[in-house]
Amino acid sequence: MNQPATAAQITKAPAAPAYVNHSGLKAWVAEIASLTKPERIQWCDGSREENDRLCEEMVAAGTLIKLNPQKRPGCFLARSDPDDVARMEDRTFVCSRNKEDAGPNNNWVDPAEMKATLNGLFEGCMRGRTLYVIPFSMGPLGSPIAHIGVELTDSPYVVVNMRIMTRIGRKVLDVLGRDGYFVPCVHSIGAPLAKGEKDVSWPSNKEHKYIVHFPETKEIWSFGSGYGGNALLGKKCFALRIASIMAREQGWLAEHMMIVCIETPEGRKHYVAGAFPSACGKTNLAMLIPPKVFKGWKVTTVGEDIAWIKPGKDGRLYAINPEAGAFGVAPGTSEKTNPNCLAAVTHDTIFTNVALTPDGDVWWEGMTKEPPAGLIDWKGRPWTPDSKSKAAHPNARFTVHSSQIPSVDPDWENPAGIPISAFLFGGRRTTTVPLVTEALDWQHGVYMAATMASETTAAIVGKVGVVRRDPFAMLPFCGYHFGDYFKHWLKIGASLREPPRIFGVNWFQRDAEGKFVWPGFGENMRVLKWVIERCEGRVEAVKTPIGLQPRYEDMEWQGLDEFGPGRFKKLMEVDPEQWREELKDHGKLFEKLKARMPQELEQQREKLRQAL
Ligand code: TSX
Ligand code: MN
Repeated sequence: MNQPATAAQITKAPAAPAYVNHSGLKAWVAEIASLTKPERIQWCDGSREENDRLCEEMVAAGTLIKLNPQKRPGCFLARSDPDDVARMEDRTFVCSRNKEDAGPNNNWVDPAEMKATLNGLFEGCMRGRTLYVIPFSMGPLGSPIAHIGVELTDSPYVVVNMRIMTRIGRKVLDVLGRDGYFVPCVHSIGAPLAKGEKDVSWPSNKEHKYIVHFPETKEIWSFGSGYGGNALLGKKCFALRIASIMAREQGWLAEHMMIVCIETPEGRKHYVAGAFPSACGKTNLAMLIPPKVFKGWKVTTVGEDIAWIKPGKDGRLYAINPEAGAFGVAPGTSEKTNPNCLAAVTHDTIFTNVALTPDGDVWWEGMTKEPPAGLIDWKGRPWTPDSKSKAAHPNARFTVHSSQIPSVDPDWENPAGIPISAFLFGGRRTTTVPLVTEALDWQHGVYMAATMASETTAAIVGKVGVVRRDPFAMLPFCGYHFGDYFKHWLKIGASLREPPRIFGVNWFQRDAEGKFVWPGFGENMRVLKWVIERCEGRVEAVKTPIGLQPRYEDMEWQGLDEFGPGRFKKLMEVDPEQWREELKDHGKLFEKLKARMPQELEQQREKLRQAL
């Protein structure tokens, strides 16, 4: 599949549109077409007309349901196959030449062996279907931090989602020119159609699923699934796994981070990037609305999932959001938890696996206290509150363009990126980890991020309430050995003249009764304000064995009357007994990564042990 197509194959393939000038791209499309044997090839121009035509076709095929244009103008509902509802980490592979380079944090198969497997699977896999060519840019077109990919897919659902999530079409080819570099991404749902065979509404391959990355050749191959991160290859596959590899080679960072701008009443802007594992409310934080007492403070959204970050000439870090939209979890999104998000999805949104109301609107668990009557669940069956299953799938999603988020930052598409003042690293921890802790320096911050963890929730398969280490929230997304990744972070920090400050946060401590101690959501602004004031050098901090903490009197407490110094103290508590256990667990992680662990982090652990 990597050998060049023969001239006969190329001449047999239908000509690309006249505006396609990139001969390497044309040859590659012809090569993949000769392997996958689609009925036709469609070069996506990214236009509104093309999008509307595809949506119409999908409505006719039963893949999409048009929602009530009075209630949700421009919105559609997709119901996936019940066996194709989430990313598949056990079917995700990093196929580097050396197994060690992929690290214990990735599944590895020898690249030649994997290519042979994929060749077999992709042979004729698009029969009876259309091969769509999607040129896409991750990041604002032409930004020095942006990169281009081309996804070949047989899924029209992928096309209309990629049009929201990235910048696609003709304008991307203009930037690519005759010989520009692009990351080749091949995707098939793996469900060829025989002549006259009737299609299903969500075709996929029940037997074989592969999400494969080749680090040395920077290729992505995905087979068998049409869902989210398995199929929208610009997101987790490119912008995180492959980009993390490119970033190490080229001296930048590709991170699983939201980015917010916090503006003080005096008009000073600070950009904060934050990495959180799933089920920690990263999207909610990115769209936070400050409580009333924060008069004059503004919070705006640059990104809610991924950040590409480059050192600037001035020795600061500059970040872009490589995406153009959000593919977010719907359940739990409400007027209380995230009003900005709810407002964003009122129009021109694709919903996947949510429930349908009788009047053609959508609903999911946590949207309102009471579910509306007469719901149809995500599998298309009538649903009542007595039903045993949920109306919406717990991993149901919305796909929405960033411009529709009311809090979107005016610089969210600034090609130069925005300067980062602080990094946040947070997990979901019932005990042990205080509300906020500032790292003593960059190396200590990298240690905090490398050892971060989150308790599993019902949204993650496996045992609930188990602490899972998730370094930098990158466990499923780092395309190479975590030890090398930590080294890269240490190296970047050492090269900066003005490194961002690093903070660990935890919104999720519980008391003896199991109640959350911290109110979270908008009230997190109280922590963000302290973070900003630390960055501006306006407040002192208290030294503890695990890092720096706020003094009670330096945080804003107006409007949170229940929070006296006593409760604050509980939230900030560092229990040496719990932390000695915590350190043992850090040791287990380091042991697994031993072959490539930087000694600086081993030293940090020893320092911490002594401080305790
Ligand atoms: O997103 C959350 N954030 C970040 C918001 C900016 N969630 C939801 C997590 C699931 C995705 C939170 N849940 C947060 C939080 O800060 N905190 C909590 C825990 C919590 C839940 C409910 C209440 C308080 C805390 N209070 C009441 O229900 C009244
Ligand atoms: Mn994510």
